[in-house]
Amino acid sequence: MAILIEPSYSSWFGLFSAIALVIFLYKAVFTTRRAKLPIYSTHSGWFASWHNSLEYLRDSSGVLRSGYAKFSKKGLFYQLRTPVRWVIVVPPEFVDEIRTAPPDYLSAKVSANDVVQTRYTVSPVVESNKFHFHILKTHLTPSLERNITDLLDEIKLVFSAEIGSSQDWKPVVMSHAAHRIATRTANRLLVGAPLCRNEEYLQMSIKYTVDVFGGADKLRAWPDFLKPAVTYLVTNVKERQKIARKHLIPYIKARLAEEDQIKEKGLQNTKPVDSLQWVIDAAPSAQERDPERLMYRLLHLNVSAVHTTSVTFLNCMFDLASHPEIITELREEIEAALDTYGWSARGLSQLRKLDSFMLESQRLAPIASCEYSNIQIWYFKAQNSDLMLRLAQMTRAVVRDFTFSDGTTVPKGSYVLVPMYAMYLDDDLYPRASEFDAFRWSKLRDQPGAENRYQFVTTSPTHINFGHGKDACPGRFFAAQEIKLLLAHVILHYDIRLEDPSNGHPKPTWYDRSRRPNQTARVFFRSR
Ligand SMILES: *C1O[C@H](CO)[C@@H](O)[C@H](O)[C@H]1NC(C)=O
Ligand SMILES: *[C@@H]1O[C@H](CO)[C@@H](O)[C@H](O)[C@H]1NC(C)=O
Ligand SMILES: *[C@@H]1O[C@H](CO)[C@@H](O)[C@H](O)[C@H]1NC(C)=O
Repeated sequence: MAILIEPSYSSWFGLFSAIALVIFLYKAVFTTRRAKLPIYSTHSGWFASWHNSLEYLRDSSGVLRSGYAKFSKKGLFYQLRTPVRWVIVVPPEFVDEIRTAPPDYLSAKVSANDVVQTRYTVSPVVESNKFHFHILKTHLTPSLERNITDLLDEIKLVFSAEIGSSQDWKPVVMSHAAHRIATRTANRLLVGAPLCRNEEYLQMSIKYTVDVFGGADKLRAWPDFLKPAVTYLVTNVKERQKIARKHLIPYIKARLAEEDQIKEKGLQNTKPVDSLQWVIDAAPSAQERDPERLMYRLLHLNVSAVHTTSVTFLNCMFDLASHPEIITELREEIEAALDTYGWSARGLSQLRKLDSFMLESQRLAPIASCEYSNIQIWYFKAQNSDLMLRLAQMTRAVVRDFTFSDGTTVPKGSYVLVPMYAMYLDDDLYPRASEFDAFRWSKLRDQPGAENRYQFVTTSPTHINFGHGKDACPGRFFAAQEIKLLLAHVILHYDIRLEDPSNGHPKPTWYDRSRRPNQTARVFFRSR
C-alpha cells in the first residue's frame, strides 16, 4: 500500500535518498557475500545493482517473470538484487525442499526475527511467536461459524450503508467500499457492536492496516539507522495508535477490573466470549496483561484478520464485475445451498463454484509477487513478531550452507524466496495460465477422489498464497468464510458490472513485492 508523502517532506526525502545511496553503495561493494549462481541483471556498469534494485522496486512482478523465463523455468537457481539485499530465487520444483529443510539450515524464524531489526522498537516487544496462530485457530474461526447470523446482520447493515439499494445502476469506488465493508464485518466479530460501527475506530482500523503494510513497503529500502526517522515522515502509525489507545485502553482496563472481581468471587464461568477475552486469557504472564500490550495484540489480530481479507475481497469484486457471465451460475449454487442447509458452515462448504472463483481470483491477483516480506516489516516486528512469521513463510534465511537435491548450494547469510506470481502464470503448472477460468478448480474437484482438494484454503507446493506446511497462515479459514459470506450477499442482492468493461480487471500498481489493487476503479451496482 503506498503512502503519499506530503510535499513539505520532499526535501528531507531527497536528503535521505542521497544518504541512502551512499550507504547502499558501501554495502554493495564491501559487505555482500554472494552465492556462486547466475545473476539476473538488465543493467551494466558501476550502478547496475542500484538500477536493478530500483527496477525490482517498481516492477517486481515483471522482474520475477523475466527471471522465471530465463532461469526458474529451466530449473535453475539465480540471484537477484532487491533494494534490501541479494536474494536467491528458487525454481518451483524445489519449493517442497524449502518446506522440509531442517530449520537450522533454512530458517523461517530467523528471516522473521532478524536481529538487526529489533533495535528499532517503537513499542513494547511482544514476544510470543505463536500467539496469533493459537488465537486464530482455536477461537476466531469456530466463533465465526457459530455466529454466522451475527455476521449476516452486520453485512446487511454495512451494505445498505455503503452500497444502498438503488434500482438504477449506481457507481461505487470499489476500493473504498470494499475496505469499509470487510473491516466492519471482521470487527463485528473481533470487537463487537457498537464499536465496530464507530466511525473513528473504523477509519483507524482501516488506515492502521494500510499504514502497517504500506509503511513497511516504503521503509524496506532504507538503511536501518534511518528507519526510525523515515517512519515519522512516511507513515502515520503513531497517530493511529493514539486513536486505538483512546478507544481500547478504557475498554481493556474495564475488562481487567471485571476479571479481578470475577476471580475474587470465584465466578470463572461468567467470562465474556470475545476477542478481548481470548487475548487476556492467552497472556502468558501477569506482565503480559499490561493494557498497552493487550491493545497491540488486539490491534494486530485485527490487522491480520482485516487487511488480507479486504484486499482479497476487493480483487474478487473486480473479477466478479469483469465476468458477469458467471453470476447466474454462482447465484444458483448459493440458492441451492441455502435451501438445503441455510446460512451455516455446512451451507458455505457446499459453495464449490464460489470457492473456485475466489481461488482463481487470488491466483491472478495475489497480494504480492513473491513470498518475501520477512524482516522488512521491521518496525512492525517490535509489536508483532507472529504476523511477521506468517508473512515470511516460504522465505527462508540460510543459517547454515544448504545444498538442494540438484547440488546447488546456498551459502549461509543469504535468503531464498519463491517467485509465486510467476509460477501462477506458468502454462505448464496451470493450463492456459493467463486466462481467468472461474470454475477451473471446481471442475477439478468434480473428479472422483478430489472433492477436498483445490480449495481456497488448501495449500500445496504450487499454491502458496498462504504459505505451505505447518506454518501456513491459520487465518485463511476465517478469511475464506468471511469473503464467501460477503460475495454471496452481493450475488444474491445485486447485479454488478464494471464501469469500463473493455479493459477487464482494473489495473493494479506494484511497489516492491506488493500488488496494490486499483484504488479508483468504479463498479456499478443495481439492486435486484
Ligand atoms: C481490533 O481492535 C479492537 C479493539 O478491541 C480489539 O478489541 C479487537 O479485538 C481487535 N480487532 C479489531 C478488528 O479491532
Ligand atoms: C455470538 O455473538 C453474540 C453477540 O454478539 C455473543 O454474545 C455470543 O457469545 C457469540 N457466540 C459465540 C458462540 O461466539
Ligand atoms: C484504475 O482503473 C481505471 C479504470 O479501469 C483506470 O482508468 C486507471 O488508469 C487505473 N489506475 C491505475 C493506477 O492503473
